[in-house]
This record gives sequence, structure tokens and C-alpha cells, in this order.
Amino acid sequence: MAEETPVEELSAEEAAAELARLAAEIARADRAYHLEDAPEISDAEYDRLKRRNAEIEARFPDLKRADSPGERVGARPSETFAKVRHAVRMLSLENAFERAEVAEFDARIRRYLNLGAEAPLNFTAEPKIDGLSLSIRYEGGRLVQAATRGDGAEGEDVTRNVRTIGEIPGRLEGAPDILEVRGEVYMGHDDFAALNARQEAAGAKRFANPRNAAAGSLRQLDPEVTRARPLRFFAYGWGALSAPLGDTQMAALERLGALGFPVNPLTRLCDGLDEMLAHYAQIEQQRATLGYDIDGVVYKVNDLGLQERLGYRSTTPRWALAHKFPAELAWTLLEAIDIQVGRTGALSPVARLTPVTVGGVVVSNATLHNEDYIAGRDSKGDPIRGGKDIRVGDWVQVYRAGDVIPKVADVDLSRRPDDATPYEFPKTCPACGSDAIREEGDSVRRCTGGLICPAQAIEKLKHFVSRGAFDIEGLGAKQVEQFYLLSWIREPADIFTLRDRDAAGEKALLEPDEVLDRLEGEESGEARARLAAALGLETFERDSVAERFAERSRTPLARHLGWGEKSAANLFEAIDERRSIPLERLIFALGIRHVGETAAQLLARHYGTWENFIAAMEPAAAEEGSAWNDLLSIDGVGPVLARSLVKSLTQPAERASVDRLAACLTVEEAEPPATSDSPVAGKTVVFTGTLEKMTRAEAKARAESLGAKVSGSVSPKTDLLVAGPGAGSKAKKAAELGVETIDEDGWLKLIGAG
Ligand code: 5U1
Repeated sequence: MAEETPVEELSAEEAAAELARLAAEIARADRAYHLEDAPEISDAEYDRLKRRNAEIEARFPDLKRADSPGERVGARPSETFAKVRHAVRMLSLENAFERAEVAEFDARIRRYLNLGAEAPLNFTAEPKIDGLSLSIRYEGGRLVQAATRGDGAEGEDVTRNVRTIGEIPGRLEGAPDILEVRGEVYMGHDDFAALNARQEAAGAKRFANPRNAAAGSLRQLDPEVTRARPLRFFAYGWGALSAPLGDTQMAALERLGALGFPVNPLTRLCDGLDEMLAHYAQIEQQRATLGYDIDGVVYKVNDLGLQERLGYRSTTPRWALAHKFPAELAWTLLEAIDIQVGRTGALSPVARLTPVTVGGVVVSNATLHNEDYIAGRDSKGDPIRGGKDIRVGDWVQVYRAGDVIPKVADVDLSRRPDDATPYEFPKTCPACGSDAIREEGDSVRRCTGGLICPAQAIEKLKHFVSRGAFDIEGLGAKQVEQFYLLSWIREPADIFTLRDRDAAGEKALLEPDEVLDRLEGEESGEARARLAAALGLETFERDSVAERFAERSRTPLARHLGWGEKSAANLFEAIDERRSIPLERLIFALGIRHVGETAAQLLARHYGTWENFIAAMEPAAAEEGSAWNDLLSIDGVGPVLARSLVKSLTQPAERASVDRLAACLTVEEAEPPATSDSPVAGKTVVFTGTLEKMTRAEAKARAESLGAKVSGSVSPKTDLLVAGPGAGSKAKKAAELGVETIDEDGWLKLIGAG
């Protein structure tokens, strides 16, 4: 974008040209945002264009165009929602598809609580609404805040919109002083059909299904738009509370009902597995006539005291299960098989399908997992689908189960074209040409290109900026890819040097020709199309791209990207906000195979500081000795994870890249466990002998949730031995080492549960 002339200095001729340019640019941005769901410019930049348009129109009213962007409705939001940190984390649910998994859920809970198979254990069972989760906070009976689930820890503030939903009370009589009600916002089938008819009549985008319509309606910046949308609500739970709602799940739901919240009328109390499964069957039978979408049945332990004892895993409670309905199926044509390269180099085959509707959603891609799956074998070499392979040109059956990526279930051999040939899985990486090898025991073929592979680099960057990692506002997956293609960012450290390079008037990192050579090697053409679009060109033609690229490469970042200066300044600010980062986020952001958020947290808590963590890698590389043993001593870190971690962080090029990144950051020390004020936080505890009031699993989980480390053996590092009847050698050893020893009652008293 050329330097803009201030509005006051524009001649009439220039103003007319500028209004035409703005109309085209805004229309294009609207198209990308509304129709393609793929915004090309930031909200701030969009606002700036619209403001400039309005200013010029105000100065030259006669030049106002028939297609003036100021007259168009359905413009995109002008700002984003504020973030809200949930006082109590919003959890998700463990899923089950088979009856056996529900039986195992019941059995697992009995084992955990040490209940016999015949002991009474009641569950509530209610439909799982296919909408979006909401948390609504009341203080002194008044609705003060409403937030979406977001990542469970932090959601979006949708208070103003939620106030417009008729089924959600604004005031409560006789409620606890603090009450957070949780439930599902949804849209009924009739309302959805009527809304889509209105959308169509207004020339606006149709929604794919009621859930998308509900989400789109709730996330409106103008609450009046939300008010006009027929949103509904069912309460199913709660977050923060100043007083309990009841002793059981059922009583608490009844209380919520009495306070004025809709509670699903198909909620039942079930006495054991048979009743749960019978109620599931009944709800499934009624599914088509309910008038709203449900995708399963949720079971919850009814006794809230037992719920508390069962507690949580990292993101799901042990006391609840979502029993999903079977996936919906559809047949369609497999047009092509593309290979995507992931951040760890995994080559993943993707089926490109003739679009088909499956359960209300149009599906045009599905995963094919790996080369064995295509060939009709499982990981052990045994036949799947009766040994039928999958070929381009086949009719395939696709299904969606829950939110997961669609999958290919079956092939219709009777419709296979005569000339269809077995699919040959590539032995080289389609992105960089390096060998793609399959290690013994691995079902996946991987690119060996490492840092030289652009696909891996882009995927690593996308992971780096993702929500659980650096989560930089304005730098999402699409933007990092654009920055990579325009060669401003090649590795994570480059994000943090952007501002300086821009200020120094530096060019992008690669010469234009280098970028073009790389892109011409791309198979799918998608990346090429995106680069052309990023440069404001219609198509990818080497000469025009090279010319535009060279011309823009000589200018600072904002102009290279076609952004306003303000957008670039906002981005730099957002990047600066992340220069200080918690250790666990940094470890997770590195995108090392097998190191997810939970593992990153365990590692961070164990090593405490970045310096300790990184210094432990080299000595552990021999896979023996104290550094290696120390790594394996972390509960939750096994040899596969440890090997992957150490291998990645001792590989010279990768390590150099990580060091360059760390040099740009202030890494915050790992937070002590959330419950540092508990009397056992940070203590190493050993349980021995028979525990009578809880099972070993419960004791361990409870101790860990209070910040203790539970070990299986007594050593000089042990702080406390909890010994039940029959304690033997461990109690003796503890006595020899002078380790404090208490019984089960003493332990329960210590943790405030006695
Ligand atoms: N019906 C129902 N849906 N649903 C969703 N109950 C329910 N409970 C949930 C979720 C996420 O979470 C519990 C952990 C409260």
C-alpha cells in the first residue's frame, strides 16, 4: 500500500479514486470474512479502512458511491470480546461410544471409591445438547457476567448479549450470594430454519447447522442482533458458589430449576448401569422429535460428596461421562489423496471428497490416518475393512463422531472404476523432497528434513502461536503462515526480532527468488495462491509475484503486508506482551513430539526454571545416569517422551534455534502447585499398608491435587509416610530414616478431610 494522503489534502479526483479503492478493498475483506470465514486483514485494519472511507465521504458527500461500504449491513465486528478468567475452570467431558465403555466408567468409579459391584451408586442421565457452553455469574441475585467456555480457563465476555436471552433470568430470588450457573446455549430446529430463511432473504450467509447459528448469534458485537436471534438455554451445572445448591446433582438441578433456569425435562436419576443404558436408548429414540440437536447423553455421579472425592483429571471430571450417539454416515467420491506434513514431520494422508452432508455439516475432507489404513491393514498388519484398500476414484463411506475430523469408514468395491490403481504412499516429503522414513514400530512415515522443511517449519510456527502456547493476539495460524511465506518469520525467535528488523528498515529474511523457488515446488498450489493473495495479486505468476515481492521487500513490514502502520504497532505490542512467558507454556510451545500441555506442566514443575530444564538435556542424552533417571522420576514422564524431548533439544540445529528464542524471552519460573497453601504442598508422600477409607488411586490423586508428590518408595527425600494396617518394610525404613509417619486418620485430618 502506498503512503496515504491525508483526507484534508485530497483533491476531488483523488478522493473519487480513493473511495473506489476502499470500496473494493472493504468488499474483498467482507467476502473473506463472511463468505470464506477466512479474514485476510485484522479487525483494526478493517476499522481503519472504514473510518477513512467515512471521512472522505463526509468531505465529499457528492462522491459517495452507490456501493458505499458505509451503507452495507453485516459488516464485521469492530473489536473483539474482552477475555474473562473463569473463577472455576470450565471442564469438558470424557467421551464414550460403546456400552462397554459406560460399564467401564461405572466399574472404574467403584474401584476408585472402593465400592463393591453391588453397592448402590446412582447417576443422573440427561441429554447432551449440541450447542455452546456458557457460564453466567450472579452476585447478590443479579446477573453480573457471562462468558463462553474458551479454553476452559479463559473465555469471552458475552454479558451484554446474554442479557438479551429471554430464557436466562437477569435477577434471582433466594439464590446464593455468588452463583455461577453453567449450561448450554442452543437454537431449536424451527428457529434455525426461520433464521436461515431470513438470512437468505437478506443476502446474508446461511448457517451450516443450529450449533454454528447459536455460536454466531451469541458472538455478536451488537447485542441487538443477539436479541433478534432465538437463542435458548439449558442449565446443567455450576462453577463458583458461596453456598451449596444441594447434596446431590439432581437436587442441585432442581434448585436451579426453581430459581428460574430451564433444566432439561429428560433428566433422570438412574440406579445403576442398566437404567442408564435404558434411558440412553429412550433419549436416542426421541432424538428426532425433540426439536433441538443433541449428540449423546451425559451421566454424572449423583452424590456430590462422591463427586468431590472423585475429583478431576487435567480437563475432565472423573465423575461424568458423555455417552455419544453413533456417528452419522454418508457415501461420496474420493477425488484425490493429498499428503499434509505436520510439525513433527508426520506425513498424513487426507481424502479430498466430493462435498457431502454428514449430520448437518458439509464434509469435503477426511483423514485417512496413515499408509497402512489406506492399504487396509491395522498397525499389527491385520486386515481392516476386510482387507479392502482405498483408491482415488473409489466411493467411500465417511462419518463424523462428535467434533472430531471426519473419517473414512468403508469402500464400495462394486463401484470401483476399472482403472483405479492402488495408492502409492510417497517415500519423500512432498514439501521439501527429503526422504520420508518409517521407523520400526511407528505407523507413521516422517519427513527427515527437520528445520529445512517448510511444511514442518510452518506447522511448528502455527503450534508456537496456538492458544496453549504463546497465543499472540493478531498472530494466528493464518498470519504466521503469511509471515513465513513472505519470509519475515522462519523460526519462533524471528517473531521477537520483528520490531527491530522493521525499525532498522530491513528486508524480509529471504531473497524473493528463494521464496519463489520454494513455492513453485509446492504441490497443492494453496500456498502459492495464499502468497499471491498476501501480495494483493489475483494469481500466482512468477514474474508478477517476483516484481511485487521485490518492490515490497524493500519497504518496512507494514507496507510489505499491505497493512496500516497501526496494525503493525498493535502486533508489536502483542508480541511484547509475550516476551515474558511461563516456563510450561514455553516448553509446550516448542512443539516437541509427545510433549503436550500436561507433560510440559510436569516438566516445568519438576525443573522450576528454564536454566535447570535446558541444562538437564545434554547430560540426559546418554539415556543413563542421574540426569536421565531424574527425568524419568517425574510421574507421567516415560522413556518415549523423555527420549523425544532429549533428542530434540540436543540436536544441534534445533537446539541453536531454541537458544535463539530463549535469548529473546524472560521465562517465568514454574508456578508452585495451585494449592501451595495446603499443608502437604511440595512434600513427598508415600502410602503403605491397607487404606480403609479410600483406595490407593484416590489417595494418590487427592495428595497430588494438594500439591504433594507421591512416591512408591521411602528414601531420604520422603517427607511423610502414611501407613495403614499391615505396613511392613516401608514403615521400618521410614523409622530408620526418621521420616514422619502417620496413619490414615492422621492423613485425612492433615488434609482437612477428617
Ligand atoms: N448435559 C450436560 N452437558 N454437559 C456438558 N451436562 C454437562 N456437563 C458438562 C458439559 C461440558 O460438564 C460438566 C463437567 C459440568
